[in-house]
Amino acid sequence: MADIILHHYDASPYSEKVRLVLGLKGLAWKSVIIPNVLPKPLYTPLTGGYRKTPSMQIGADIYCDTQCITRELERRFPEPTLYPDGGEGLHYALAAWSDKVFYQAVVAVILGTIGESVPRAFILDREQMRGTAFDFARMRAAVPVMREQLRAMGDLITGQLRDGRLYLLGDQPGLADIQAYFSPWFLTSLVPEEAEFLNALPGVPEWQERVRGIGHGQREELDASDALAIAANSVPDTLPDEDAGEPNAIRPGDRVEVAPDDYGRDFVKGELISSSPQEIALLRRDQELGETVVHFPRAGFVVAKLH
Ligand SMILES: N[C@@H](CCC(=O)N[C@@H](CS)C(=O)NCC(=O)O)C(=O)O
Repeated sequence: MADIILHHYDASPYSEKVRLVLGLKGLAWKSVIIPNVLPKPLYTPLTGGYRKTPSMQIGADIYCDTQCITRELERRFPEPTLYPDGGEGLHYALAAWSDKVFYQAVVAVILGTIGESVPRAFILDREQMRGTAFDFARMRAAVPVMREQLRAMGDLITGQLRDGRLYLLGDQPGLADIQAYFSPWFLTSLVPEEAEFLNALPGVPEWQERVRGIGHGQREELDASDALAIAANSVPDTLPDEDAGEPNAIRPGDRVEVAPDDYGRDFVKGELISSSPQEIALLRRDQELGETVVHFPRAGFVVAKLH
């Protein structure tokens, strides 16, 4: 099998989620550092225009979004499992809380405290990505409210650990832990004084230490141009697959476009090659790269048929 290549940057919280998943599975992987603002000329040709961080490349298959990446890692490397206690549904359902509610509260506190000192180019990029201008006065005013939200969310972690278990769903680490961990990690790395409340929550600092201890597996740096060459010299692994339950009767061979439903809504166009309730894969043909297959989750993404 081709190497696992993670396109990411070190400060990216969603990338920290995947790095820990790679660590939990004890995997060796290649690290390609991508820019944290547009343009990303050695990245978007691979993803077909999807700009968010991270994505994972295996040969000529590119997996966008942490949901899709973690599912694929579990499929290819089932042991140790990411779902040790409880089925996989619960771990992904938790993302509605960890990746949206918890993450947005952390971002609100970060922007409300240090937002005005963040480089202008970064703010302009994020305003464009979200399609709205940042109002720092409002963000500053919202910090006390968001602090209360954060404490309530941190307390959910305490509540889960109260019976002495080591991890959120039992004594083995799983995806649920990694999802709950990455937003506080982001807050601690940028505004540590705002993350201090976590130390007062029984069980939480020790749990954070255990999750941090999972590590990142074996990482080795790779140039972005080498990753593109790997895609160009590989053939996608994904085979055409009919999705009997597809609710809108989109079939392999149909031209479709796919984009996240929240922010960074850049539509990626291609030919549907396979889909399932949780994933959609598009075959793309590019002059430089040849055939690639770009994979997206279904949850949180919009799919439209092109005529
Ligand atoms: N739902 C996505 C969210 C990814 C996301 O928002 N990543 C942030 C960085 S951690 C991002 O893309 N920021 C803009 C950028 O890096 O260009 C996932 O789970 O992968």
